[in-house]
Amino acid sequence: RRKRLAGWEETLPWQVAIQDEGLFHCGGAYLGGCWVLTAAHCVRPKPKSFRIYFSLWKNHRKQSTTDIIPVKNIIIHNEYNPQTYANNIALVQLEEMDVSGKCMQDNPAVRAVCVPWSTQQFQPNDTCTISGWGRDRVLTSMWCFERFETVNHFVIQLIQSFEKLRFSRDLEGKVDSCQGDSGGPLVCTDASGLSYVWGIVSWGDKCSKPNHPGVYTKVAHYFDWIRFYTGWPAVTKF
Ligand code: 4AZ
Repeated sequence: RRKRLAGWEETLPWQVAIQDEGLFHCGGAYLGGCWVLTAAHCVRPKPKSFRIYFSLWKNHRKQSTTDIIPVKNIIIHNEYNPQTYANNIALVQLEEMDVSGKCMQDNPAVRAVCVPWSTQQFQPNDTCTISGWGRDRVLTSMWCFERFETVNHFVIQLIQSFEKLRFSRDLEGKVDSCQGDSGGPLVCTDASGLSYVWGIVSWGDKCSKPNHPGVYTKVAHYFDWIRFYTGWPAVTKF
């Protein structure tokens, strides 16, 4: 089920692709400044082998070099459990461009997504999207991802939040994330038009299987963890 979004968020300006040793395998979300949020299972503590690709939604034939950013540091949650995927969250710190300390040039194609605070609740009617270059269904190839076709996005409704650390949705399996979407964002736009990254695509039992919903890391739970590593204050004025 694909649906067009109404406003500028249709372009998914926070969506990035993560490249490791020349291979694309995950998505991520730009938080602003020098920070990208992704899943722990998408990265390893080898910053030099990673590149972050921005503004791919423009479907460039040739990516401009200012959209490909080297990585300075990778922070994997120290309680990440690769067996259970508990605490499947990581921060990627981008390399500064120059002495200015900036990591991204001002770029209308790139926009940060907000991080929901610990006690924030999403509203049942918020419009939420999952996005990425992952497989359309379990058995199709990942050529979309590799060739940077326009990012797929699906409008979904969050229906439950069954655990403290993570949540899942859509028990019917009509809309789901899949292999290659990992690390990418589940974003909900609130009534005032602000977009928050509520989830990180984490894992699932295959894709689009009834009663086997995709599982997402619950970002709000890690608000203080994100603030600690980014050094950001609790309240950001817009
Ligand atoms: C994966 O393999 C994967 N349906 C990601 C998400 C889901 C399943 C698998 C959720 O990266």
